[in-house]
Amino acid sequence: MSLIIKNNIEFNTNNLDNEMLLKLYKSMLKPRMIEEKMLILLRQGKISKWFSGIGQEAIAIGVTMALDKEEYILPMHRNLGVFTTREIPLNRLFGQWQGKASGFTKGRDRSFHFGTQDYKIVGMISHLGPQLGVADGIALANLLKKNNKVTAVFTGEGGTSEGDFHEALNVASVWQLPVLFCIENNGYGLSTPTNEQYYCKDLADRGKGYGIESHIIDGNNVIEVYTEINALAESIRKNPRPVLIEFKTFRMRGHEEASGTKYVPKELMEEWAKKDPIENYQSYLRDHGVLTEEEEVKMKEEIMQEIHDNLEIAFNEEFIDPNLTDELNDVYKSFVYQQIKGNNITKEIRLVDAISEGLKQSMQRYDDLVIMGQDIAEYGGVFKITEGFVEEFGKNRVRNTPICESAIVETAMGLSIAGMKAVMEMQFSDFVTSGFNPIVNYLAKSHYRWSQHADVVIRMPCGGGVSAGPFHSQTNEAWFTKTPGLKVIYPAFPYDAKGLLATAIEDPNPVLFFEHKGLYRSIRQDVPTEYYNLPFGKASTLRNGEAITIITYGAGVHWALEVLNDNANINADLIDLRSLQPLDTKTIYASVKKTGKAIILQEDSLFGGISSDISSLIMENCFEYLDAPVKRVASIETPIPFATQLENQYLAKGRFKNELLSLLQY
Ligand SMILES: Cc1ncc(C[n+]2csc(CCOP(=O)(O)OP(=O)(O)O)c2C)c(N)n1
Repeated sequence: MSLIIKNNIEFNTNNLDNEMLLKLYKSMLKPRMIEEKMLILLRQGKISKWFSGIGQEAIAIGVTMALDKEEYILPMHRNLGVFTTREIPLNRLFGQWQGKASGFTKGRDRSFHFGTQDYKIVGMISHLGPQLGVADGIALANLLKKNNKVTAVFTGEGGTSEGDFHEALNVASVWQLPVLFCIENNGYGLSTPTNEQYYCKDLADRGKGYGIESHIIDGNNVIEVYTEINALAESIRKNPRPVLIEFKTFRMRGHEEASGTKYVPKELMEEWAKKDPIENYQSYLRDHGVLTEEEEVKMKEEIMQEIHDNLEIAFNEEFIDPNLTDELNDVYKSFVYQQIKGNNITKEIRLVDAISEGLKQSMQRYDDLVIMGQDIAEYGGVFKITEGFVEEFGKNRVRNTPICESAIVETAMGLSIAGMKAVMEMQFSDFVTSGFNPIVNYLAKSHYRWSQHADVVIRMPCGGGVSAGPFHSQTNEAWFTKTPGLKVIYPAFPYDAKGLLATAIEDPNPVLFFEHKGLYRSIRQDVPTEYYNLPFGKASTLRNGEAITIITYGAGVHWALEVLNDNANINADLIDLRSLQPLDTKTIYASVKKTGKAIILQEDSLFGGISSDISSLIMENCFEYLDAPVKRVASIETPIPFATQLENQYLAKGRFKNELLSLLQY
């Protein structure tokens, strides 16, 4: 067949045989027909929100058909065609949209917000952009395994304005990751037209700025999409690299059905309606005798029947019967701690050395563990924790990153999806704000949403007393203890730090591992030289007394010890929490029930810190045993200041002794 132009769509069979041409057609018909049915159900109030991909089918179908089934695809909210082309049983898709147990999220998330390892699809989170960095992580795993696989990830043109897009492209470029970045430029991001979204002519041009090869493809021409992506995917498998594609297309319906299309000029709608990817392709196939009327009728009947049968299954399925235990149990992937004892040979080392040693021994233990962070390779990290690691483990596993916390958290997530382990070093815990979204929304929620764990440890050098001002001194554990799905560890001693870091890396769940910089070089202890681990959720009682319970962690432990060492007459239990999430309430309650008084010391400012929750827990569980109100001692309600005099006033340390004495006298 020669080149045929229909409504400005240039169809050229590119040597595809008739079978393939028909397969492309049927693959586009299926999501279109499902959508048409869904729109009816939506009007009948039988499903919730619907994001339409009508008019954009050629992109999802062409890309999915061009990839192998073992290659991951990360679609967005208009890419039903990815799911149908990977042949997910329709009853499960319908069950997902109805919040039924047969869906992919046990009713915990809606629409296309799910992934499935069985079909190598990783669904989006609402925040759009994180998908792109997660694709980097999967691609990094493929690159390291040298398995010649390509990963395709989608974004709308609106999503390209997010920082995640730029970070992900930059990382993919610097590391030459085999990712196909697919922008579906459909003219509008909700109601925002492209000229209010970006100022360049074509988004494909952005590739140049990142040193990434880019192409523009007619997104309404399924043959062009399929053949070009097929060729590109083949080339990326042989020569791993990122490629940016801008698909030109149009969103024919509202952002979601309720939002309508009033803001779209009528002429624009009419112009694009003429370019419908299915109608034009159908008439092209018909004109050339590839598709007969009978065949088409048969195809449609088959699809209609499949939709009908599967809808019946989904509608007949009972609604979910909530079970509290199931809900709580699915927040984390189950992990059974198995004790590994260290050897008897110990060496006195500093906290910083213990972390370094623990990390190194985990790298030796897990071949698939990758460490990422700024300046961590040859330079050894700003605190020198990874010094010498490149020599031992090579640059593939000890990776310097660009300054892009979000993309690296997302990359770590992608590594986990591909079955690897990741440790990320935040240069300072303060900078976690730049990677906050993927931590609290992606890593934390992933297991609960679709049973995908995040085998990621984020190391967090934190804490004050170092005259480093508001952006290099924070202790921000409270931002994470509040988020279900994360584990939060905060050791105060070298022995605990080494053993708990080992467990953090063993544990397949996301762990925020706080390391107080002020303790790095000031605290020494005898530590077993070999690998060992310690359980999460177990506090350690450092002093035993009868008069009062002191509960603290991190630097607070050393502040309390100083007071107790200088005042031998204070008869206190001193509890070092070590693990904030999970929290060892058993040890806390047992101690408070014994002493009748509790004081909680935290380095962070008071309001909303974990001391407030511990205080409430004590009130709720030990009230009858209390001889005094529970006291919280914390830093003042300002940012942490730089000048030593101001910082001393800020920190809780200076107030702790007086508060302790006055509670003792209550
Ligand atoms: C971080 C974030 N900001 C805003 C939104 C609300 N929102 C959801 S989709 C969307 C438009 C996305 O446009 P685009 O990326 O072009 O994709 P399209 O919907 O056009 O396919 C907006 C603004 C969101 N989900 N997440």
